[in-house]
Amino acid sequence: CNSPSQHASQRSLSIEGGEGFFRGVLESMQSVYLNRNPTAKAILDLVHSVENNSICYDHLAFRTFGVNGYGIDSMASFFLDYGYSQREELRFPAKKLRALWFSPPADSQAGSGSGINGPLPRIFISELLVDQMSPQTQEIIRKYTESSGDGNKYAALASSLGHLTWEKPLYSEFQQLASESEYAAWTLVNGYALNHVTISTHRLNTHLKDIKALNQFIEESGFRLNSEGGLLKVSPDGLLQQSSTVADSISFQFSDDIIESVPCSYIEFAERLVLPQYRNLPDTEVKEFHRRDGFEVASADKIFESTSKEQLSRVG
Ligand code: OOG
Ligand code: NI
Repeated sequence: CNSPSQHASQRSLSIEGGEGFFRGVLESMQSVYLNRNPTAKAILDLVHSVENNSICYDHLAFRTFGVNGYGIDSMASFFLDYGYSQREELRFPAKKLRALWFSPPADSQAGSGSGINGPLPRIFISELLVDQMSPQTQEIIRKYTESSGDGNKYAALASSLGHLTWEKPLYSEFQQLASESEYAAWTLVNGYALNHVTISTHRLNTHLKDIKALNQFIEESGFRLNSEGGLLKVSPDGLLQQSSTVADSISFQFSDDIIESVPCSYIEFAERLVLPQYRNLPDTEVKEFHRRDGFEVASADKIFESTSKEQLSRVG
């Protein structure tokens, strides 16, 4: 934990007068996401109706190309400017990815509304290690990022408008990327669009606060969950439990006028259990900081598969 003197030297730990603008940007990112992803919208509506319109978000996630200034930093700068702190790195050598997560400013748990207007969420941003891709794949990614001007400076703007900062690719270029990295193909056609929002299940009010009950409810309501490594992804300490839907797909018009369905975004659920040292606190006194924080690399590795062809083409 930081000492008071370290705190004083940090640029900004609070959102102060910028909070309305900051939340407005998140609201726009979410509205792009809800318009494109009928499953995420339907599930949020459903959980809202059961929970009397009170949902907290655990985190929001973005994907990036780690090249030409287009990596994690391009999206992270917006959150750092509004008081977020950089936390741990996660590495995924087999997928050629890395990720960082960011925690919200300390005074932000105050948000009294639901979703984006509730407590500010953690942020999870990953990047493709482009240098490790084949020459053909690197050439395509470099072509679109290099020719985009300074698009990387406007990551949050692009995400809130729902616009790519580069031109639409050829279908064959999408296929080349997909053959090597489904993450790369996803990022080429979705850019900085919100990859998922995550409902914080332990902050729900009904029986759905138990993630197993929520999973069952989601499946009984006719939605498909990502089955990679089992529906429930549990951290080795047992304290972080996650599940996610299979991504929606959207029809995408490539620059050569080929129209094909491509994977879009999904919704995730996370339950964070109380840390062992706080186990005796009465339920009413348990705050978010008494619970397991952070992410889990083995679980994240499986959650990435929520946009994979294998999960999208699963039947039943
Ligand atoms: C992110 C997958 C990992 C988590 O909460 O661990 C993740 C992605 O699909 O981009 O969301
Ligand atoms: Ni996530």
